[in-house]
Amino acid sequence: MTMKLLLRGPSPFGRKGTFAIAHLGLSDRVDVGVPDDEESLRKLNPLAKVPALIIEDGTALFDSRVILEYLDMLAGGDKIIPVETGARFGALREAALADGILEGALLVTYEGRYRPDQTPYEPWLDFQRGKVGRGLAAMADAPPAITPLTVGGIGLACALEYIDFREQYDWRPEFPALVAWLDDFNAAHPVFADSKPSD
Ligand SMILES: N[C@@H](CCC(=O)N[C@@H](CS)C(=O)NCC(=O)O)C(=O)O
Repeated sequence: MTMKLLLRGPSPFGRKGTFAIAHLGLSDRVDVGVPDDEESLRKLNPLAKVPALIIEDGTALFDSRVILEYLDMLAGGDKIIPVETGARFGALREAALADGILEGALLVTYEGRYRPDQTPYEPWLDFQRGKVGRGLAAMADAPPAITPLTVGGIGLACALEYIDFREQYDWRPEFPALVAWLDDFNAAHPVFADSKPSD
């Protein structure tokens, strides 16, 4: 059975998976698609979030961190998650920071989406923007490696282009180091552009 990565629309967490599949040369083994409907997604993942990866025995793996770990194992291991202890926890820490930036950015999006008829609650938005801004500052001080690429760099690239896509925060004037980093990332990994988010 071919494995299937399920995601929806411009999901930035899903993009971590689609990019990793291409980067690791797993496109022949893993299809990418959308869940049939909300109910079927809830059966696969009680949290009803994407991405979810349906593996050979029909089990759905989630969340994106677990999926990237599985993809790394499929590719032979030690590819995007280093084995050596120092490098491993450095990469996992960067990945956790990138995911936290993404979570903050998503919650800013959701404040508008799930409170459509109400005034957005600015203190909550500022609270999330603070996490995004401090996370980006920490990344600008010590950006993840682009080559060899690990889960930290994948997460940061997906986070930056998601913030761009939603036009929710003009991070470029504040963090020129990240502008250069993202340019270098796209130059080194041109396949990243194939999963660029669109509505
Ligand atoms: N920690 C999760 C976050 C996944 C997530 O928030 N996915 C979003 C789309 S990018 C989602 O499904 N949101 C719907 C919801 O929160 O119910 C991961 O790393 O996969």
